[in-house]
Parts: sequence; structure tokens; C-alpha cells
Amino acid sequence: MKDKLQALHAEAMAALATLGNARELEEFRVKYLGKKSVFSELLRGLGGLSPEERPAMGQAINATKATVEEALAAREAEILAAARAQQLLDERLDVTMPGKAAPVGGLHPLNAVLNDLIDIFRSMGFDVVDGPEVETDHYNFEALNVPADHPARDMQDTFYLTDNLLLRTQTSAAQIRTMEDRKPPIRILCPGRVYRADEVDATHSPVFHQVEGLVVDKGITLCDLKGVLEQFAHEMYGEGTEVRFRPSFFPFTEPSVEVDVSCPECGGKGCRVCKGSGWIEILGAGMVHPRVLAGCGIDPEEYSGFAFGIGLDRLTTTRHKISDIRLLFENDLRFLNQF
Ligand code: 2U9
Repeated sequence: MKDKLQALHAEAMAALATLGNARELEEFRVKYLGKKSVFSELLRGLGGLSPEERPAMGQAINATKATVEEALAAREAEILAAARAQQLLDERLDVTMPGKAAPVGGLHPLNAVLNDLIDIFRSMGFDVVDGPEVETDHYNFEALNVPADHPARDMQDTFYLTDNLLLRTQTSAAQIRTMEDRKPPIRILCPGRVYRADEVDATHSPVFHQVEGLVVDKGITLCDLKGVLEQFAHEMYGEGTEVRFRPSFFPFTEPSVEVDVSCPECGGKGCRVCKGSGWIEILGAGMVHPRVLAGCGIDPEEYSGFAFGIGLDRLTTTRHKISDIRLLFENDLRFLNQF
């Protein structure tokens, strides 16, 4: 029995060294240390020994079993430690590695130019107001002193939805609404999308963008208009920019002007951008027609105002030397990624 015990001990220790995972450990435990294990079988065999031999043999079996149990616990700890080390290796995170850059969207060039424009006018005390794109004939034309026979009112030039509803052709309607709602002093900027039934080409789109401004207060004169628009031109195109005002005509302003700046490309010498003239037109403006003020319940004897309109699309194409206005509306990432 002693030999058998020794052989079993050697066998168990050799088997232990080959164990590699939790399943093999469990199989070992059942085979050598469980109720039906080889050691239990030996203990059961004690009955066949003489009463003198029995205690020493029993002790020897239990002692051997205890060494195997200890060795098993040690092996189990080793395997666990190895598994943990492997896991740590597998899950290692190198925090010094460069991260994966998430692509970040940018501003559309129209919005970037609009933001600059808004910043400039905000610094002069203007509020930004919004209005509906579907307007009534009254707000889009009638209230702006646009006569019934004006070409803009023609079906050919305006998108009518019904006899009375249309897609706004200018953002002025939002300003009429503001004048009806607020008492002067009024200093507002109205950026927005407008519509005209134009044929599409490199310089025309049926959908385009305007930024209109309006100032109404006591004692507003053409001098105020000139001062504000000169300040705008200098901030937009640089201090040295020259500004000139040419007489013009709009039904909603009297007198009316068109405003040119010295060509930002050639400084006024003449180039392709200014078509050799040295000037580029940037906006139209004028003193709000007394009939427009009166129509909104503002007494033209007491108050006066000036208004201006800027074509945002043309401002953006000249600033970035974009040759075709259609590029602003196609959302082609190859184009947009350049800004
Ligand atoms: C009110 C009264 C008057 C707005 C004005 C212009 C002149 C003008 C054009 C610029 C380029 C339109 O987009 S464009 O084609 N606009 O020349 N706009 S005065 O006048 C107003 C606005 C509101 C109540």
C-alpha cells in the first residue's frame, strides 16, 4: 500500500505540472481529491490492514493528499496569474498612441461670410430678425411701395403659390413686420433666403440670399446711411477701401443709391474681378420711402430711416473668387472642403 501511495503521489505531482486551464484543474481535483478519487479509494482500503498498521497508513495517505492539495492550490494560483498577465497584455492600451481624428464639419462659405457681416452690424447696435419665406402680396410688394405694374410683380419673375401667397423676393417683408410691432428706434438686420423666377446660370439662381438692414429713428439722414455703410465696407474689405455712392432707383427708398467699393483684388487699378473698372458694386440702399413708413403706422413727419440690401451670394463668390454661384448650392464636399 505504501508503494502504491508513493506511486500515486508521483503520478499526481507529474499530472499537476501539465495542467494548463480551469477545466483541467477541475478534472484533476475530481480524479485525485474528490469523493471517488484514488486517495479516497486508498482510505477505504485501510479496512484490510491490521489495527496496528492502520493509523500510520491513514496518516500517510492524508499527509500525501494534503501535499497534493497544496500543490494543486499553488498550481491554480500560477495558472490564474498567467491568465491575468495574458489578459493585461491583450488589453494593453498605449495612451501615447495618436488618436483617430473624428472629421469635424465646417461652416458653409455663405454662413461664414454671413457671420462676419452679422458681427460687423451687431457691433453697430443692430439686432438680427427673421421672417417667413412664404409671404403675402401685401408684405412683399404692397407695403414696400412696389407698384402693381412693376416687373417684379409679374408671374414671370415671382413664384406665386396662390393669388395672394408667394415665395418672398426680398427679406424686406420681415422688416415691415418689425416696424408694425416695434416703436422706433429700430436697428435691425434681416438675413435670409429669397426666391426669384430666374433662369439658372453662373451668376443667377432662383434661390439666393440677402442681408437687408433698416434703421428708423428721429433725425436719421443720408449722412447716417453713408457713415454706417462706409464703416461696414472698411470692416469687411479693410481700412484703406474707398467707397462711392451712385444715385439709383428703388420703389421702397427715396433717394436711392448703389454703393461700390474700390476693387479689393487690384486696389482700384483695374483687373478681371472688377472688369477693368477698379470698382465693384456691393449693395443698394436709400432713405426709406415716406409712404413705406406711413403704411406701418410710423409718422414720416416725425421719423425717418435708411435701408440697404446686400446680395450675400455675390459677396461670397467675390470674396473667395468662386466662378459659379451654383457651387454654393450643390453641397459637393470636394468644393466645400476647401473652406
Ligand atoms: C424696408 C424699406 C426698404 C432694402 C433695399 C436694396 C436697396 C437693394 C438688392 C441688393 C442685391 C437686392 O439681393 S439683391 O439683388 N437690394 O439694392 N434693398 S434698399 O430696402 C428696404 C428694406 C426694408 C422696410
